[in-house]
Amino acid sequence: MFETLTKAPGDKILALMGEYAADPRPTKIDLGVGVYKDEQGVTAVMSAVRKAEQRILQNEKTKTYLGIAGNKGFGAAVLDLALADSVDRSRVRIAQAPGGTGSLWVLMQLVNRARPGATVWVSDPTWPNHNPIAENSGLKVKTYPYFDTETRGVRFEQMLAALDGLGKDDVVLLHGCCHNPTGANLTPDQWDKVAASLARTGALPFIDLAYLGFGDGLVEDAYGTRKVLASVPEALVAFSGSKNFGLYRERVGAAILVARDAAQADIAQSQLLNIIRGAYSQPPDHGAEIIRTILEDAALRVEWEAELNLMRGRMIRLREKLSEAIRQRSNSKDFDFIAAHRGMFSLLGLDNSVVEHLKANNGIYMIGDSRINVAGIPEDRVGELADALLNAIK
Ligand code: PLP
Ligand code: TYF
Repeated sequence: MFETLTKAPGDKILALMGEYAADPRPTKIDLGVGVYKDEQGVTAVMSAVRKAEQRILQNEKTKTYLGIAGNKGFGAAVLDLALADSVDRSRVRIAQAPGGTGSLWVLMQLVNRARPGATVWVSDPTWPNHNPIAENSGLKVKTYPYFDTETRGVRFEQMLAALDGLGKDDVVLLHGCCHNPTGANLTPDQWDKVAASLARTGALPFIDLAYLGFGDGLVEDAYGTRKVLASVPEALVAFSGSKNFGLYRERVGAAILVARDAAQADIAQSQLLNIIRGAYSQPPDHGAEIIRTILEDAALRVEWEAELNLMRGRMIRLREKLSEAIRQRSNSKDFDFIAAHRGMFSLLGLDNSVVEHLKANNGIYMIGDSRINVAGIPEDRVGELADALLNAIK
């Protein structure tokens, strides 16, 4: 049977991970895959996570099934964390899902049940997994203007004009914060305008919230999501606990839906649970139970937030250091945008030949589109990195 198949395309980000691992040079620098790293270059288990796991290990009495929507306490805690009181909970439903990716997947399936073959509008550019998830769910993908390759900011006027032209059968995928791959984000004022546009056109907002807490803070990063949800009758949110809790391999996330009223929310949720049952039956519990334990316990929550603050502060510091080092060496503000960006990524806007040169010549790995993971910058080698970058673009 398999002779009918041809080789499928791989994921460029995960492929680069393998290439980096195989590079024998001890001086290599990994600015590739979007995984947080500390000063030692290690993606450590967060201390609050370790403590929560110890408690779970001691107290867990059963491994019996939890149900299709997964861990209920986790769901309630995630709604408090991400949505707060932006929308009446009677209109909100949540289902735990395997990571932000699994959440995107089940919600795309839900969209396709509601509007078969509908168009999902994604930012230009966006996370490379968005297209296949939408297309594999039967949806079409089109782009709206987003990144300005000149200023490395958001082409907001053009973006808003595109959103203003959409209708009630369209879906708009928005990065809630910490845009991947660009690092360029909407200001609160711009979010207000996006929310007003969505309310006007009736297009369905679908927010990918994979980096809550990685930009400017837990509350600050939720601004856009909360504003949009407060402004429109219907919305979807895919939440990920991979980055902000460092739980990558545990596959913990949540699919959130907001409907016009409680009755429609119940119907939509029944379809969502039906999709999950027909796919993987139920989500894995461990990561969700860790997050529930942390968010429900005052002391563990304080510890988690403190660690998250440190991680975010480190990324912002590295941004400032790198842009400062480049400014000093080049006497130009061309790379100041790195300090203005937020989240784990910045799209540098380099030609692919420059990216390839940096990899071959300096062992500096970034994604082919010139996206860097700022958490991968070794703090004591910022000057060296600035030299290499400036040398490569000469
Ligand atoms: N969405 C975006 C934009 C991402 O960068 C990621 C990163 O991994 C995800 C969703 C989903 O992550 P995960 O499925 O590991 O939770
Ligand atoms: O963009 C990134 O690097 C992260 C990690 O298929 C990732 O979101 C990359 C590719 C992928 C899954 C996760």
